[in-house]
Amino acid sequence: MTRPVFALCPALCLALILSLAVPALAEKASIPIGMAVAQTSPAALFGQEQVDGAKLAEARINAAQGGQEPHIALVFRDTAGDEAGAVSAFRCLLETDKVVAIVGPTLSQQAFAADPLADQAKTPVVAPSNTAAGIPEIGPFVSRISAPMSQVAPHSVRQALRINPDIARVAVLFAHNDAYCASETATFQEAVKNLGLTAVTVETFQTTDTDFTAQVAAVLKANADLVIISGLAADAGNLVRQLRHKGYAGLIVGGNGLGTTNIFPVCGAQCDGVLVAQAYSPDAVAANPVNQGFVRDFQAAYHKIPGQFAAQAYAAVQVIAEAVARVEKESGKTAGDSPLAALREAVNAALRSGTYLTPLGEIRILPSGEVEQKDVFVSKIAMNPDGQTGSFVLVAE
Ligand code: 1QQ
Repeated sequence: MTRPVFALCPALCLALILSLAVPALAEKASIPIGMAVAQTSPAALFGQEQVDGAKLAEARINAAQGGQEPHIALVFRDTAGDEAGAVSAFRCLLETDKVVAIVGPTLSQQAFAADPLADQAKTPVVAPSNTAAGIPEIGPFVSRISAPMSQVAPHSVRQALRINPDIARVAVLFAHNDAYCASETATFQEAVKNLGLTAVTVETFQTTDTDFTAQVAAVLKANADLVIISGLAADAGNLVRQLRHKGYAGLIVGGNGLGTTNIFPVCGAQCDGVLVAQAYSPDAVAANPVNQGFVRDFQAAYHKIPGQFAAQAYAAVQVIAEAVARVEKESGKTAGDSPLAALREAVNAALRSGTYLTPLGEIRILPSGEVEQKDVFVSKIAMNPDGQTGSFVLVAE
């Protein structure tokens, strides 16, 4: 299903030399798109979903093209979970792999470090999961398909109030060493205020923490009846588990970091009931044939229901492929025939003026690089009796 992944730069250099030596091969070459996500480190809880979604996009897009050009070829580079990993993955994709565009990185924290490299190289980046404020503002070659949490997160707090109108006292917790968490908690704290609720305590932790005794004690002491968590998957999952073990029984709202299906084995049965506002729902298929086909083929390929990060990675690859196709159509030239620099610029311009029907519903990328998404979904985690598997069940749109 997938194309060869060039794990080592030297192997690709050889391939490039060969393609230069044989022009006929170069003409037929696929359009290389970089996929810079976390395949190792705790951020791989998101990244594994992203790899699955991107590979499915590549297979479906190329199958739909049949014998027609252009075909796309994803080039995977592991960013791991930190800034240095993202920077080196981007550097390889830009300078060695000579990709037309990059999907990545996984975390906003990484994007602020790595995206400027692509921007300087005038190569479009499409963020598949960066939801912090300020991502498109990094530069004119940075766009995203991941709706910012400022547009998504407040929906989950409103849903919590619909479930329990008596909520008044809110505990807000966030990882203070991560850009997305810091950005999202600001949105949550504003929503708490706007809804007339009181933040009775605001607690911080680190994304690397595993022991949340102090934060859990503070929540219980404050007598909170709603807990809101902005963390990355592993830390946030452990925090949920420890809150429940120590007896917190109220509603929990999770931020985007609790929006991966890979969270289920982390917090186990204690994940049950956590509310998460998301940019995607596998249940929203009736009005969206693209999502219907995506869910069907995802299940056939991976034997599980797709989560938000898979759907967003799919959408990121899709918008680039559609932009490339539009550039070809409008120029009347095969994309592979254009000089790389011109193609990168043309694809960036096309990306930022398009409307796309994706598994996420209809999205538009504005000339600023910001995404506009029609639909937001609030889901509730429903764990299965095995305490390891579960699903995000749509509760509100
Ligand atoms: C960001 C996020 C993370 C939860 C993505 C995996 O939203 O870093 O912006």
